[in-house]
Amino acid sequence: MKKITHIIAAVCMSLAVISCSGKKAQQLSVAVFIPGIIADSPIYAMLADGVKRAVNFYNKGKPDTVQAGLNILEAGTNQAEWSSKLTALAAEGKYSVIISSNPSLPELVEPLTQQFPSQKFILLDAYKPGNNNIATVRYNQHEQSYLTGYMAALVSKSHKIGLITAQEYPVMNNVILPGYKEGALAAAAGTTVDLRIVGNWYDASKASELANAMYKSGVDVILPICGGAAQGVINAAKENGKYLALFDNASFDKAPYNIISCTTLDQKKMADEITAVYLAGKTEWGTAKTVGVADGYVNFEQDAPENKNPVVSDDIRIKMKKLVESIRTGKLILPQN
Ligand code: RBF
Repeated sequence: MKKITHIIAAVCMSLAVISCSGKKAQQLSVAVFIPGIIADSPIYAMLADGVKRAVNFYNKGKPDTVQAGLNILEAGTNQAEWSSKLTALAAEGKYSVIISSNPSLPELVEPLTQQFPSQKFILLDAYKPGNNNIATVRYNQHEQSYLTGYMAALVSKSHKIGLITAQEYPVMNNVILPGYKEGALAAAAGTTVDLRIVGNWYDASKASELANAMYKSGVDVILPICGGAAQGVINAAKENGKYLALFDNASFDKAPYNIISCTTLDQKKMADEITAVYLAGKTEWGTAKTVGVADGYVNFEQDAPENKNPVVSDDIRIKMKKLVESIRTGKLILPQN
């Protein structure tokens, strides 16, 4: 009898180990929450691609039972629905981490960390120190917008440049717009910045109307930060023979002769790295990092590899190279507060 009890105990223990290790394997499951849609928002495409790459790398050669799961969800353009969609995702309890990106996320996620204390969140393009369920990394967008404004003002002949944003938000109002103006004024004193707001991240015809009006009023370079709506700005630049200084990713192919530069964020690399660190169990929870030019995550791309835009003079290229170098070496410090 004693022997049978021992056998039963041993079987139970081994089952417990199996189910325990089985559970542990299931615990590594990643959800990517896209606050919007991936199409035409490079910052979201880079997020999804980077996480995918890290999960695939982690899973390579591992048996199915210990592979990390991955689910990418697009929350859509109705921002009023994001909070409930995020809550539903956390409530499922299926994902060991939810990864997302944009500066509005910490506000939506903070209450969820109390409601679901074991749910972890990694937020890119966001800033929230001091919550042990959240790790954030943002890009130095003071550097990004300063570089873009500097370039736009160097190219502008009218000394009138523009910014079309989808909506107003704190990082736009307190960092990107002021940084763009600051850079423009440093390049050419007296340059003015015309700001227009689309009202959403998808309406390309509204954005096109705004851009046409701006170009007709004398603005000759526009920075569009409006997701899918940016296609309308690109079309307007082509129709008017005017210029664009792009943000986030290098999409010169969309209008090779109108795009004068792309000040990019390497969100794909960041998403890949931060996911790999998470899968290795090494995330520093509660931290909020800022990365910029010197770290290699904010880059100034002057041209498409196969096309040197003739509108950009050698003199401008030299000035931009010097500016990038002075930021990289810390000679010019552009902090993001
Ligand atoms: N950027 C996009 O490219 N596409 C979007 O759909 C998008 N949605 C956003 C929604 C909110 C509420 C906020 C605050 C920002 C959004 N952004 C979006 C902007 C993004 O976070 C970043 O500031 C810009 O891409 C410039 O780097």
